[in-house]
Amino acid sequence: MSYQELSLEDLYLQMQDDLYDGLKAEIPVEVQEALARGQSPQEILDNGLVAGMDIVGADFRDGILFVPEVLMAANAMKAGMEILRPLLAETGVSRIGKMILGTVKGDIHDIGKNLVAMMMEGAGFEVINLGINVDAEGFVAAIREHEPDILGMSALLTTTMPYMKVVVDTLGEEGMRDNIYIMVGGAPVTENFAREVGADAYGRDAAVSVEIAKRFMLGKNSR
Ligand code: B1M
Repeated sequence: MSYQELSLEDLYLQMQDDLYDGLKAEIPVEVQEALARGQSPQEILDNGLVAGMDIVGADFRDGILFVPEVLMAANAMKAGMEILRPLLAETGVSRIGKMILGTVKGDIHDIGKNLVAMMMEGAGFEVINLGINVDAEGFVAAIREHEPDILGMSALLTTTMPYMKVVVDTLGEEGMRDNIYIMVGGAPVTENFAREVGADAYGRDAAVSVEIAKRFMLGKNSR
């Protein structure tokens, strides 16, 4: 059966299955098919890619999947996100602010962070994506160079999330804390944790993070 013959619901189930199986060649075809059916990039992310990755995450936790399989799933997800990137990051939007984004030291998870980057770009932010495993010195140097309005940090591990506080404290020591709005996010991060480490905001997901960042810029520009 070809993808065109599947109902929309089955197309999304197929996408989740293929993501689970790490079928990097299939995912872009399915994403294109969903787009051709008028699905929005956000719907495809939520119902196909992120939903599939949630199943991968649960089976990884339960010892059913192992790192190589999860990596394959992650690569398949990235192949799908590459198609959605230009759609999420519409061209020609005037820049509303500048943001630096990175996954903290010790942590190599970048799918969620890259999704946040894409959606911020789509909303009109200039995003300087520092990548993974970024230490406090890396964040400080990038902030000095680019003078962003917002710093976003991502952590997916309970062992790396405390490093966010190291970065916030380092910015304080360098006298840079008051000039930047700090947002944190990642699966184990919570509102309370964000407050504890001295961040200004917690981004539950990419869409919420965009809303928070836009609201902050609105306030900043009207001051
Ligand atoms: Co990792 N891993 N992993 N892993 N991995 C988790 C996080 C885990 C929860 C899996 C599990 O056990 N169920 C678990 C952490 C447990 C814990 O800390 N309590 C775990 C583990 C243990 C590990 C290793 C230690 C495994 C090992 O080696 N034994 C290892 C650590 C490596 C390291 O970082 N040093 C490891 C490795 C890997 C892979 C390399 C195989 C791969 C990463 C590939 C990559 O990213 N390029 C991987 C993956 C894929 C996952 C899971 C399955 C999926 C993560 C993901 O991409 N989710 C994950 C299980 C899970 O989270 N369900 C797991 C999809 C993504 C869209 O969501 O990242 O949450 P998320 O991002 C969201 C929000 O959180 C938010 O917005 C995003 C979009 O809506 N957000 C932000 C994220 N960052 C933000 C920043 C912001 C704002 C919002 O700033 C403003």
